[in-house]
Formats: sequence, C-alpha cells, structure tokens
Amino acid sequence: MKVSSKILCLIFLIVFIRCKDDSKKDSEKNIKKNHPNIVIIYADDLGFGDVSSYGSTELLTPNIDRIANEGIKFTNGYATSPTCTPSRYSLLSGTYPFRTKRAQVLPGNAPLLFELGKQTLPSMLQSAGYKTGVVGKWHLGLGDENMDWNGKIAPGPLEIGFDYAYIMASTNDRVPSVYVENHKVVGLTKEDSIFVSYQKNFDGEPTGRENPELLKVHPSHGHDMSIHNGISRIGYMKGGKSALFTDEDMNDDFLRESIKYINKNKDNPFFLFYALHQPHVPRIPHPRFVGKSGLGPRGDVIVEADWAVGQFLDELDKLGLSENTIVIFSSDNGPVLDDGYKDDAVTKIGKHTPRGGLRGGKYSLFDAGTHVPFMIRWKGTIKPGVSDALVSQMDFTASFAALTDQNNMTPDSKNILDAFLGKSSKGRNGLILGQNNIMAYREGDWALIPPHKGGGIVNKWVNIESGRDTIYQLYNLKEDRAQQHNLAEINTEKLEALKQALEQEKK
Ligand code: NG6
Ligand code: CA
Repeated sequence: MKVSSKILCLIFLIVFIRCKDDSKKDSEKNIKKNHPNIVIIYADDLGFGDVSSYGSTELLTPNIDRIANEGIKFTNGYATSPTCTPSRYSLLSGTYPFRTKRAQVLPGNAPLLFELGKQTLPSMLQSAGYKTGVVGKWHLGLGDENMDWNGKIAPGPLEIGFDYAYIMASTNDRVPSVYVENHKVVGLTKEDSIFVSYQKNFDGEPTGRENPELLKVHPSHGHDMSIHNGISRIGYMKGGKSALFTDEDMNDDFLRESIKYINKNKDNPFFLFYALHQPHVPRIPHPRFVGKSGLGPRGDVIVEADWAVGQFLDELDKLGLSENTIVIFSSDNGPVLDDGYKDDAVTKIGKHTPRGGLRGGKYSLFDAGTHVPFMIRWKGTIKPGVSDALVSQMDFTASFAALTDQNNMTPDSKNILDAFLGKSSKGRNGLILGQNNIMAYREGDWALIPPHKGGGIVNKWVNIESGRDTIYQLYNLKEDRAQQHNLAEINTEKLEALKQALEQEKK
C-alpha cells in the first residue's frame, strides 16, 4: 500500500469512529431525555368502595387519596379480569387474558406465563432507557416444568423485561412461602433445601386439615395444606425454614425494597411495579395495625397498605422526585370478604361496602369484579380532576410507549395517553372483561354479559354473584350502576350492536 492510500485509510477510520461515537451520543441523548419515572402501585383484591376518595366513609385511606386528589381519579377504571393472574398478565403484556389459555389463577409452582421475546410493558420501557423493577406479589408463574426452588429460578421477571425483582413467589396463601430476589429464593441455605408439591404432602409434615391445633388462623374453605407461621396454605412444602417469610412483616418488606429500589435508581428514569399483597388472604397485619380499622383484619390490612403508600409518596418527596414521577394506583380485581379464612371479614364489615354500590365482586362478571379504584398523579403536569373516560390497565403499554417515543407491539393495548393525562375525556372504546370463555364486555355506558353454560348464579364459597347466566344480560351502568335491570329484551338494538362490537374486539 502506498503512503498516500495509507493516510486515506487512516482518515477514513478516524471519521468512521467519530461518526459512530456521535450516533452513540445521540442515542444516549434520546434515552436521557427526561422521561418521567413511572410507578404502578397495585393492590390485591381492593374494591371500588374500599378507598375513601371513592366514597368509603367507614374505612379511611388518606394516603391513597393523596394520589387521587393530586391527580386524576378515574370513575371508569378497569382491571381486565376479576382475578389476579389474568389481570396482571394483561397489564404487563398488553394482551387480553382470553388469548392465553393459561392466564387464570395459577398454582404456586406454575411455570412462567409469558411467552419469551414478546414485548411487555417493562421491556418497552427498557428500550426507552428505563431501569425497570418489580417488588411484591407476582403470581405469574416462575421457571419451567422442572423448576428446582433451590437452584436458579428462571425464566421469570428478569427474562420479560425487568432489571430487578423482589417478589413473593406466588401468593400469600400458596406455597412456597418465600420471596425470590432476581433468580434466587431469598435467605435459602444449602443445608436446608426447600421442596414444593401441589400433588401430595411430604411425610411427617403437618397440615391444616390434620393439625388444626397448630393454627392461629383457621381456613373456612380450602387452605388446609402445609402450615407456616400458624397459617395453613394451598399446596405442600417442606424445609427452607430460613427462607420462609413472616406474614406480619410482608408490608414492611415490600415497602423497604421499593424504597431501596427508587433510591438506587433515582438518577435514571425508572419504572417500578410495586405490587402490594393487601387485602388478599391471609390478612395478617403487622401488630402495629391490628385493630386500627375497627373492621377486623381485612380493614386493618387496608389501613396498613395505605400507610405504606404514604411512606412511599413521602420518599418520592424527600428525593425530590414527585414532579418527575407518574404514580398510578389501582387494584387487580374486585373485593371479596370470606376468601378462605375465618378472619371476621364478614362479621366485622358493619356499614362498610367494599364494592361501593356496584354489583358482584371478585370472580364476578358483574361490574364490581373488574371496576376498581384507578388514579394517576403526575404533579405539575396532570391537572387534578375526575375523569369518566373508560380506561384499562392493559393500556399502559401503548400509552407509555407513546409517551417515551417507543412503538407499541402488543396486540391489545391502546394508546389512551391523553385520557391518562387528563387531556381528553375519551378513553378506549370498548373493553373485554374476564378470561378464556368467561367474558363480559363494557362499552360507553353499557355492560354486556353473553350467556354462559353452567356456573352457579352465586359462587357459594365466597357468597358473590358470578354474573353468569344462560341468557344475555345488558345493563346501562349510567342509569343502573347496580345492574338491577336487564335490558337485553327491551333494547335489542343495543344488544345486537354490543354483540357485534364484542366479536370485533376479540379479533
Ligand atoms: C382461589 C382461592 C382464593 C384465592 C384465589 C386467587 C381457594 C378455596 N380459594 O382459588 O383464596 O387465593 O384463588 O386470588 O383456594 S387472586 O387474587 O390471586 O386471583
Ligand atoms: Ca387479586
């Protein structure tokens, strides 16, 4: 090579490296573009009427109310399903639960529910430069068919877009009663491995069925298998004593980890899915909250959760992040009183109405199954107010993709950012509620429940109307919030229109 061509090559190389460097800087610039932090605080089984800003007078939630009063309170906010797993699945995947057969209440040893490689809310935000974390209840499956709780627990949250996870392995009423941090059970030692079965008990291990004398809380239905902390649960487990969580401390554990997470990530845009375990069963408040509500443990754990929300909001203030953080508060499904333990939820309810005048509750296709408290605060950006727009948790992915210049690649999430930010009174057009073949449809002022085979009128274990019937049901929620008048035979035009709209939305 001649000297001149050598010099030419060198110049070319320098130019190339500089260009590459510039484009790297550009993409870093894009990422650092002051996107707001996003926090979703997600209660478990909290009803539309369980929050004082939504009308509760017997049970006060001053801290949750702060989010509603300083932000937008949605009067038509929905989870997609009346149970936990499908609602959480659609929130994180932007996909209707009915598209995935397994998207229903999962046992504690179920493999991860998500299909790897598909966009999720956290993976979308990762692409926008966010640090993403989940703390609290998961209930979306972990690992694969051959999961060993003593080894590496994967795939899980880290494989679907979270950078950090500190989660309850399943639910507080399902074994294993442990937390998982990233890929490992927290506090597990080599000398004391943990074993889990949903088929049969381990030799010599007590159960709630056979050893009620060991219980501090007794089951009312189900929940009579392995005992831990004086509470029998669903499923069997053995060993792992040093790893087992203490129900009384769970609220403090999740709060501590959430606060740690935002402190660690305060210099990045971050996303935190802070999934509270209250007021799901077993309802075991820390002793400092016992008796605080006058409504028994169900009320007490709501007071406890409300306190944690207050601590979390205070921390955002302390870090100077409140103006740059979107805080969402909602619930995964509607309320239930007796959900399997004798915990006075029914006897001490007094005048409190968890469903807040709606019909049904958890597990129900009636409105209270999915119509939940739903509020969004973004101090200094969102003008406080009330919105009647139809909004769903499934729409976070597309809406926050729009906010952060990303593409939504999920099938069902809709960009309703303007409704979320209070700039528009129009949310989504229609919304399918439920999972698999058990569905209802909400559009405008209307709710449609197509006929269902079987399914009792009242789910007798929990004493909640299932909403399922063998005929079409059509309700005008504006005029008839409590769904007392089935208009299917009177307003056949509306019925036909909604039947078609439901079919269209399913596509
Ligand atoms: C039910 C449980 C209930 C609760 C629910 C899931 C029995 C008898 N009932 O099967 O206690 O765990 O599943 O709740 O076992 S959810 O909020 O996580 O969806
Ligand atoms: Ca739930």
